[in-house]
Amino acid sequence: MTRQLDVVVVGAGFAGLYALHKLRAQGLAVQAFEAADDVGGVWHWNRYPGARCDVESLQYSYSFDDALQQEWVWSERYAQQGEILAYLHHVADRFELRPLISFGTRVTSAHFDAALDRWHVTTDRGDAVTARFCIMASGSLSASRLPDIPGIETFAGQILHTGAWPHHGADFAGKSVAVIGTGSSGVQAIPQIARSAERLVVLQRTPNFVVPARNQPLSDEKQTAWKGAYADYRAQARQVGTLYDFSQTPALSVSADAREAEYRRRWELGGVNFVHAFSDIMTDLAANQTAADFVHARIRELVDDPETAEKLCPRGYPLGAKRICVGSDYYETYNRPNVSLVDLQLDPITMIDAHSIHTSEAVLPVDVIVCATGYDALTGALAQIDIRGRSGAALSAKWADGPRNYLGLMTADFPNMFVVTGPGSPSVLVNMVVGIEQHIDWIAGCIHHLAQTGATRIEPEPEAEDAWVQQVNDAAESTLFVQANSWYLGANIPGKPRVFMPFVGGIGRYRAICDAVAASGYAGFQIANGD
Ligand code: FAD
Ligand code: N01
Repeated sequence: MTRQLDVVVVGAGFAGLYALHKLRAQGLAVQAFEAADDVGGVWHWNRYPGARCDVESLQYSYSFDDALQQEWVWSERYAQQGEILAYLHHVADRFELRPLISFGTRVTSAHFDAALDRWHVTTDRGDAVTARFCIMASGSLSASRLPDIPGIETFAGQILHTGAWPHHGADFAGKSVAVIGTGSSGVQAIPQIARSAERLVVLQRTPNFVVPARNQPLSDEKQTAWKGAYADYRAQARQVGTLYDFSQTPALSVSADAREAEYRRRWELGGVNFVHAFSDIMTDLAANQTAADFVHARIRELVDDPETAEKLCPRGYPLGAKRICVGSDYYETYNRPNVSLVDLQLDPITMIDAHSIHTSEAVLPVDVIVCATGYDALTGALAQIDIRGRSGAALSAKWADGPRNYLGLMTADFPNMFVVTGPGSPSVLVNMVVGIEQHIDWIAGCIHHLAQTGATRIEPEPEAEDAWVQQVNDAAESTLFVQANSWYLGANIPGKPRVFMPFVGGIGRYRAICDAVAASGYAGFQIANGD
């Protein structure tokens, strides 16, 4: 018999786990499906060497339970993948969430039955459930992508993707390894692979700005101090995402020496905090160029070979408009005798055969190809599910020209379906755990409101949706984010519509908008009782 639920959750990463905990506490019958064989989401899949967070561990963690945040001990400023995964396993066990999750089960379809106001959800293992609400906690960076390179399927060696790394690890000793891709994943993996491989060739299409992480063990003093003030820090994070040192000073309002000193100070401290050195780095091209020039100078300082250094210098797009990368020994790695760099803008890949990567200039024999080639971000996991709304139309058809939704949370014609930290919300632009908690809390409040009022259906009004899409676009246009070919814009996926997907207005402003909508009785939504 088809199982009847109140809520079905797709995914058991940070978002799915918190959704299960929160909604079960509201007395709801809730179940999750997870394609992986355990919890963790990206931290389950991304086991590549060097994988770690770049929001500090003390901040990249749940705030919903004080005992949890007091008792969990982080060992490093930026925790490694294994430690974050252990944390999520601990959360699943501590809050007894595993019995609510079907592992190794991929949701294949979700169809809304307008007569019953219920979602019918099916999986690749033959499950069929119905639920009043469907929560897509399927991840913004979970649909990994291998590159479309002619002949890649004929390669006789090992092909790995950073986002689907083998659980038993990979042994590079004595091997010739190629890494394709120099985004955050490549930047973390390259120095580690260089240490164990016999030879490493990095195939770089677009150089990225890489700031040093300055990772270090977390001292007891710092951890104790943070935990003592957690309530205050978490309250601040709800407004800003991550507690960076946000400057209010425009870059060109100070002398060149003062600017240099401030960049230098932040470079030495390490981390994404560098981007917040001046207030206008993401809105004024001239200000941005001062930060870019500083990083170019560091690259030339750190890389011995001037030709390699020039290839590594990002040009033609503003710093930060592609996700800034945080690395450890990244530029220094190019000084190693076993590492070489191919600039694909000068010398593109033409094909792959059984044993080699061919570029227009050379044939590179390799044993292993590591694809750090990224994701079909924000919409990719949703596109893999056959989602059909009230009218029977497919979500992929509705979003063919780019995602359309209201508050990033719901989309018209798809009642009672919530998307967590997807397009139209601050999403990947902020500390995502903060964004996830905000979304799940709002969704839980919304479901509670419907239960209290006896309503069975909620969906956005088309006009509210149009206005929100406009607001998201306008916010992006006022920044430099739109001036790069980034995955934020879908530019990494051939044929994907070029739309800047996240909301750049900040988590504090976004939270206030969402809270005001809820407080007004869900203005912009149609609420109905289908009984
Ligand atoms: P995910 O963790 O992606 O989990 C989604 C889950 O849904 C996956 O387990 C997937 O298997 C499952 N799923 C998808 N589709 C289906 C389906 N059809 N059926 C069943 N299951 C499905 N963010 C930060 O804020 N700070 C960081 O430092 C940071 N570091 C990162 C490092 C890496 C290597 C990566 C890849 C991302 C990083 N992120 C970071 C972003 C990260 O995506 C979020 O922080 C967060 O982990 C997302 O959690 P989630 O639960 O929303 O999604
Ligand atoms: O993916 P990416 P990622 N031929 O899309 C190149 C988070 N994250 O997995 O820029 C050759 O950024 C592509 O080149 P180009 C974080 O949000 C965080 O690295 O498209 N090259 C690019 O260099 C991050 O932003 C951490 O020209 C090809 C690279 O592959 C997001 O996840 C760590 C190619 C892909 O970079 C995604 O990061 C890891 C082709 N056909 C991830 N196709 C932290 O540290 C693609 N490329 C927190």
